Amino acid sequence: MLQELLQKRYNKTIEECSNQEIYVALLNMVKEKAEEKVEDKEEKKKLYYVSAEFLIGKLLSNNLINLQLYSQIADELKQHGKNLSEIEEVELEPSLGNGGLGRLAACFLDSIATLGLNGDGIGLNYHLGLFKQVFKDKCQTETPNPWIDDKSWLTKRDERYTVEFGDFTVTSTLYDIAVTGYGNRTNQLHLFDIDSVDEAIVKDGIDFDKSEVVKNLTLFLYPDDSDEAGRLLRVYQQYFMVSNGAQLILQECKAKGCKLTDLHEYAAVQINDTHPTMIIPELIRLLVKEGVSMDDAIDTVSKTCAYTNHTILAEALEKWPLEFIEKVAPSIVPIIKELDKRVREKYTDESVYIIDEEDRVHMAHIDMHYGYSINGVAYLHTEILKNNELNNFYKIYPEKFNNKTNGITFRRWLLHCNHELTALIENLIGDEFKKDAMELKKLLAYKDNEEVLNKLLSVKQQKKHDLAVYLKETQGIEIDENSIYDIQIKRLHEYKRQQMNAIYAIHKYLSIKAGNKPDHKVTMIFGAKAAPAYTTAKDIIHLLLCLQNVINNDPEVNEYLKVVMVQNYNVTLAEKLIPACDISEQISLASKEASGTGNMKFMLNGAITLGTSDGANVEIHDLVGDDNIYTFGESSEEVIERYERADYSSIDYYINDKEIKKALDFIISDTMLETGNPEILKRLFKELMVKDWFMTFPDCEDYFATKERAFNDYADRDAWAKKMIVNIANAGFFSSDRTIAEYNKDIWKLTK
Ligand code: 26Q
Repeated sequence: MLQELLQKRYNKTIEECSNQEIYVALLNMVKEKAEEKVEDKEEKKKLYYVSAEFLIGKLLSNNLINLQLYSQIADELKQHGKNLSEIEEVELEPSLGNGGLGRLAACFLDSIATLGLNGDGIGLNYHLGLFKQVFKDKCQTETPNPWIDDKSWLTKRDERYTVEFGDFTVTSTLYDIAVTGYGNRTNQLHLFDIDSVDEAIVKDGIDFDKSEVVKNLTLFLYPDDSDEAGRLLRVYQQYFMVSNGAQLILQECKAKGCKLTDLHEYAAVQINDTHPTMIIPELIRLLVKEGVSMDDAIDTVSKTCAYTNHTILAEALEKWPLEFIEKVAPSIVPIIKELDKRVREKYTDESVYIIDEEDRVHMAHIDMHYGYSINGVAYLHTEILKNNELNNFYKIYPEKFNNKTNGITFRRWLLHCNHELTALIENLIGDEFKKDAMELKKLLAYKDNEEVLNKLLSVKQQKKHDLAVYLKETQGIEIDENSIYDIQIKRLHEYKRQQMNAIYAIHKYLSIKAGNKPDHKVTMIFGAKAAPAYTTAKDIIHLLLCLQNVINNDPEVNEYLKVVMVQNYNVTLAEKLIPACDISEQISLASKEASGTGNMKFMLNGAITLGTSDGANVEIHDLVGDDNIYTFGESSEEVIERYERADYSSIDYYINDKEIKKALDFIISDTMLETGNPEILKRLFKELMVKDWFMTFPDCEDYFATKERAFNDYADRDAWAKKMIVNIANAGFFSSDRTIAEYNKDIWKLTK
């Protein structure tokens, strides 16, 4: 098959072609095959998943798997001395998301198509994805991260829409990326752009001239909202996305003969966090413009839009100054005011108003009043929304609240990233699990089968070896594949508490120096990007890189402990790290991590969770039972009470707890100050000692003890393998196919 393709395209054999040529030929073949699976006749109702981020990752292998062509192509390449994994290396990763929320959107698109549902994504075609992380002097620096080649997954469409901003008007261009379902239909990811974006305005690092919006509108994915000019640009991006989205939705509905007052019968719009919230006033505006009354427009749009909340951190809830919206999108301001007026007429509680006394627009409030569903992303998260964070809204609209525990696509996070484990599972229980993840439960029958357990251990060993080779080749990092791989990979944020893991590293280092030689060698692996303007997060990266230097170069210690911080953690690296992991670090401060999805990926690949009772860890615990997870730390209730009492004093822990004091003092020891930047290390030391806002110290003792227990248990290989198989067998619940089936049943109600 491939051979013929290459003959036709280049008049060359497989052997004669470069990896780049093979990649391009496969890319085009996949695009054509995917197109063939687009449904000719669409169902009446369609879901639009609107999101500022789609962290899709590389697409070649994933598409080959979904089109069920993977083994055929891999075999053919092998016969001619080539390897599909080398071809994959040619592809640039589209990093069109920051982390969990964006990756979730990508998993959801895969599941929507796999379940054969009529649903497309709507987003932005950022020319440069999330910055590339480069370490210099043990600090993070940022450089641009381009992903669009002349040959890419994008297909340019003819549709063009006009978007009117306050000061100017633009014509948009639409690009589509085909979303192939596993053995099912193809849907579309619609990404909007404008032709005038100019990559030449990027200056030093990721700095760019912010003055001309027509040149920078879709240039970058936003890593934070740190400075004023940047924040305004984010509002421009959001309005551009939703105005295009709203026009596309209305156009498609009209083409199907939809009466404008019946929009909700033709469309369901899922609003992924508050970033696309302006689609509500925009849809209302467009309907009113077409002659629908304000009452009817509000009514049908309210039955069309549904909102997902992904965060409990108050500071991450978007509140835009009305001024911003007046400048960017003056035409929706009267609509927002009207929506606010209606709220004020009904409710006296000011905390539910849309526009507050400082003239800031609370985006989530628009979603909750004028949408028909409000969901959290894990059981505990939804409970906290109902009882604490969004309680005032829960009291008004109890019927709108529902939980949809997150999930991950098993095509990417098992079939693609772990061929060896997939083959083992298939040998044991057949291949039904690929379509019905709950089939994995059948693995429980092998829980006491020594032969199977040994095979499972050797798959893990193979993946640990592969990772060691990969890190050596790509980053020059050497790790011992016979050590325990203890991995924490996720965005760097204080609430995720990489700093607590770092404090453990210091504690362990000092303990080894004091003569306590452990029985097992441990490799602590970190991967994380910090928002460029988030000082404490960057300081923690510096701490980790300094520890890496000190610990790995200390001959007394490096036989037992190694700290590794991989550079530029992204989806591609996650696909290598997760299958190799023994212990999955999920140590956020209880109540703060909405769900987490990395935790699910690790579980599916046979890593054992070491975590707090937070987010979806709680559900993992329920599924696997006490013996197959390591939980520690204060409960979410205790943490919420601590914040309410406002009496946490980190310095008291520093003074009273000898171990904490020793570890913390090490940060500003001579050894560290000689290795790193004294200013940064002192600043971080102070931050932790006098603030420790995410309360690491109260959890430290339990964390350290639980971690040691896990390391000790690891020595009993049989018992450990049993824990692994129990985790894999129970991971079926976390398939995004299950999540999407629930969204459809409870919220979208699409018929097949
Ligand atoms: C907001 C305003 C201005 C600029 C940027 C932002 C912004 C950007 C990205 C705010 C939030 C995000 C991303 C949030 C996110 O990834 N949340 C994660 O969502 C996952 C999927 O539901 C959960 O599993 C994680 O627990 C949650 O942290």
